Amino acid sequence: PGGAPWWTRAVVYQVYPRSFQDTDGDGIGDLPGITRRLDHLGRLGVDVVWLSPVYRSPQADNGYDISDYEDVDPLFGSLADLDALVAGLHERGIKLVMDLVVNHTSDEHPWFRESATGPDSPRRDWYWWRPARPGMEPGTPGAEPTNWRSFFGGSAWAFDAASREYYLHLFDPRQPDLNWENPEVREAVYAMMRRWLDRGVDGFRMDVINLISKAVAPDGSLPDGEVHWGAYGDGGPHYTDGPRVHEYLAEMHREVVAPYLAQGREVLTVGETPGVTVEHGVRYTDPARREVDMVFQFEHMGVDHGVTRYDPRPWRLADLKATLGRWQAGLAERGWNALYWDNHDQPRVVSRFGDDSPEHRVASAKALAVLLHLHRGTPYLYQGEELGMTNAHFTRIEQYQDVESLGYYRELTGRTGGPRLRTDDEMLAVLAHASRDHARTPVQWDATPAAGFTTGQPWLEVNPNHTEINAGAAWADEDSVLHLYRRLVALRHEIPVVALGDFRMLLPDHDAIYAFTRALDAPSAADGGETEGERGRRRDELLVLVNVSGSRQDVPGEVVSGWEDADVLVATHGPTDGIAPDDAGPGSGVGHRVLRPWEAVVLRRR
Ligand code: TEU
Repeated sequence: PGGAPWWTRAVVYQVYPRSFQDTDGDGIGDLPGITRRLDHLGRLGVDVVWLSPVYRSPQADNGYDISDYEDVDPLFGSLADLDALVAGLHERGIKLVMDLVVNHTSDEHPWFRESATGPDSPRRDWYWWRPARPGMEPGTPGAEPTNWRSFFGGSAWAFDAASREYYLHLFDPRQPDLNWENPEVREAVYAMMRRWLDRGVDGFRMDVINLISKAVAPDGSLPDGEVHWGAYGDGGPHYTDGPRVHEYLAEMHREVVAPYLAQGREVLTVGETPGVTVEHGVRYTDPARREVDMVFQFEHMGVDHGVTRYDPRPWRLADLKATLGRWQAGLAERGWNALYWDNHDQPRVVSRFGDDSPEHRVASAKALAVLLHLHRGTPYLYQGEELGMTNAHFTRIEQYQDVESLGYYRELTGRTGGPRLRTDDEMLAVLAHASRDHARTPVQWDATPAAGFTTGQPWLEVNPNHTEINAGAAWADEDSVLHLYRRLVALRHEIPVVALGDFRMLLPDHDAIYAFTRALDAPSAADGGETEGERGRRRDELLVLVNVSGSRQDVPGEVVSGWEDADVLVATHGPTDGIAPDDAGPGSGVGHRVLRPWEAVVLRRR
């Protein structure tokens, strides 16, 4: 364990600045607001903050459409405010990781403005410009260069009437894709990254970084083909993990990150890689390849929907185990997982895989926290997840603001010229389950009218349940979800087997119990006296038992036999007698364990 990198023992907290804490009354969170809340992060014990974009942006996609990578948008404050935040975090031993969004810029970025002046612009090939499909009238339906679709609905090509050419945007038309084939683009990105590292930033979360290499044919053309994310099993040409992506990431590591590591700086790089496969996940995170430290994979985010999240389906625990288990096994020898449930793009996990009813919300939030944080990898904790915050309960389309949610609402209800595939009510039900806005309601700090988030009109409605679900109440309640997260963070810091132990899934087909072990041969504490042989290697083992259901579950005997004398490391349902059964009383020797609804237990034996 001594040799393991620091981030194997770290927990990262994601701040979505727009919804974290407002201090100037405009109803939008800002940088001074984060600085004001640093004690909350300090008490949680997190090691790193990942800050979603605060750069200059027209806010077409809440800051993931950047018009100046090296200035702070006045919405959030100034560069001085950012320097103050970095200083405040570093004082508390917390690192700051910035969001690096370089698959695309905003259409208001000077680079794109220049590129769009015409085919002769020196920056024309900084982006993907293509003529209409051969034989088709430019600007007419079906004349787009390929049939690629945007992640936000509609075609991935926008028509420019002035040049009668199209430009590529895998996301919103206001987010034109940069052309990474062009070394000038890569150099400009690397120079910007170095300037942020020189400013004291400690690394990057790299937005959709596995999309930057497009599937260009040898003759430079872009192929047709129904395009989804690879992980959804289409097999066809898709955007993810393109032909040169590993070359680019190795170059970025060599050109930007390696020199700082050589100076002794601790720089964290995490790739957001939608649709990534385990095979590519190993290639991205194998330390010997020097690409990135870890990646966010998306397979487990797909167990409850079809190709897109707007096609929700019932989910099975066995599927969740199969995918999380596949990633644990796939990266066991080489590579490293970023573990998450929530982020600013996902609905709240307690409403999605837990049960956000008053009876089970706290217990299920705790159960899911234990489940995730005891896996092997670096856990990411999204703002409000530590409070057990739930999805919003919007009932009208006007309450939603997410560009992706609104894009699919309009497209699937036939408002963009295509067929009407869903009624308005059907789409409202889909959004109630899947919209990204659920993660973006303001953090609930206290029970006052706007939950202590703002003194003004919040940009997105505060969840009315903030009167019961808020940080003030949680800190005052030893049994809160928040205090459990604080203990889980401490466990990862203190007990090597939590961060580094080998993972073994149990009960793969059980549809309510999620069970696994972690094991590490830790060198026994040499207390002098012992001979070399006696010192030997001592095995430190955990058994994690989580009831992912609202009903009592019997843990099969073979799972718990041999753990009768184990210590109880975590027990979400208060004091527990370890393995002895609920009914036979302690010491009865009958080795089975009943798990109460949403109960999680972690046993340790050495
Ligand atoms: O996310 C890309 C991404 O995978 C999701 O937005 C995806 O479109 C959605 O979860 C599937 O329904 C990154 C950012 O995290 C996201 O906020 C941005 O909107 C997107 O890239 C474009 O920058």
